Amino acid sequence: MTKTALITGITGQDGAYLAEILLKKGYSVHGIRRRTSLFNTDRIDHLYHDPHEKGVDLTLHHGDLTDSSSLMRVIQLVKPDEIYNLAAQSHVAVSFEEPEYTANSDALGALRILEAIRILGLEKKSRFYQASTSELYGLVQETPQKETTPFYPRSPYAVAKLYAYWITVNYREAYGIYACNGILFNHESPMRGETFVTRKITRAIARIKLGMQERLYLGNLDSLRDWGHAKDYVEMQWLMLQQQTPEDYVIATGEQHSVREFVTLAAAELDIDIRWEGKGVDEKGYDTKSGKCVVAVDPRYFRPAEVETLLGDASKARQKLGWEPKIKFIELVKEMINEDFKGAQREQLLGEHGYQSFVRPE
Ligand code: NDP
Ligand code: GDR
Repeated sequence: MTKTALITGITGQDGAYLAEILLKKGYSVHGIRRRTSLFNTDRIDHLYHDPHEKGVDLTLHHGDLTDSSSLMRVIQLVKPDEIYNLAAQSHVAVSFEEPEYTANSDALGALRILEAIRILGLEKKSRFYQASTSELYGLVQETPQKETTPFYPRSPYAVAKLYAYWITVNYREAYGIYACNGILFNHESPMRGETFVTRKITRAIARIKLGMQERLYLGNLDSLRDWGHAKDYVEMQWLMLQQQTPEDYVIATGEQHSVREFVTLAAAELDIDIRWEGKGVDEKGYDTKSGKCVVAVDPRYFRPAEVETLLGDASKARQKLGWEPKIKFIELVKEMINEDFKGAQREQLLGEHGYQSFVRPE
């Protein structure tokens, strides 16, 4: 029997990778997308077929996490076996600028879906995955962080996700819904949104290499993250919904690197010398011989409250689910920088032929 999955946030990084693996596994995949004035399906266009063609297995529905009626309508129509709630206003810095909207979509959005499952009587039919986050640990209380580590959120985003985490646990306990939290640490890929730090770095360095940009402005270079590859992490999202009993899992690599190190490795891949500019940036023993001016610190990118360090312990996922991340940190950096270099070359070529598009540097 073909299983049916519904993915919110299907147009995002994880949504695109997850849709791809579910289609490969033979699922009928439905996705919720927002209505936007420009197309927002770039990441999944390669998976999409004209609905008039036969054998269509990917269907998109308009909807929004802030609109119960749309969620109810789609869930009633699709009656999914599995719901992956990946949609969110997912940018931590932006959540300080749009705290109320972030709470509405990221906290109440999860509640709206769980309520739809309950009201429609799908408690025994629809399994639910909630995209929880290492940002819950915020001001860390224990290192490395695991499922039992106390939370201390440090942004409106993290506080909203804390509500979503607990409402998922609550609906599991109160109504017997198969509902799980994946507490995922940062995961990246060439499909990562352009304003997250890794992609911002790889795009900028590729453009600097080709003379299309002079500088890369960043905030906290000393921030430490446990960065994995999105491809490895979406496999785990699926695995969590295939078990006998629903549980929450930390997903992480167990390795930590700084933003500064990410820049250094990405630049090394394209053979660029870095000159660090700004307060306190060239005293860490990195190569500061003068080359192209690449990295400057701009206080605009500091957050009102920062999460300085995150490091995950995914032993539970390893032991119970046999999960192991396959892609190493250095491979991730190389893949991202090389893809962005190709993209920058294409952009340059188009420019040379009079098709210059306006590209924001970040
Ligand atoms: P993205 O920002 O790439 O994608 C977010 C998706 O949510 C997009 O499809 C976006 O649509 C959609 N969306 C945003 N707001 C709404 C809304 N109000 N209604 C419906 N859809 C909406 O995030 P990722 O793919 O990186 O992350 C997926 C999930 O995992 C998110 O919930 C994120 O918070 C969480 N997470 C991510 C981690 C990471 O490192 N990537 C780590 C831990 C958790 P549109 O394309 O139109 O903008
Ligand atoms: P994060 O990711 O906040 O961890 O949230 P992001 O890449 O935005 O920041 C990582 C760290 O880098 C520092 N930083 C900068 N960040 C950005 N975006 N831009 C900069 O110029 C810059 N300079 C330094 C940040 O201060 C931070 O410390 C991501 C999102 O995907 C969330 O949705 C998810 O829940 C968490 O990862 C786990």
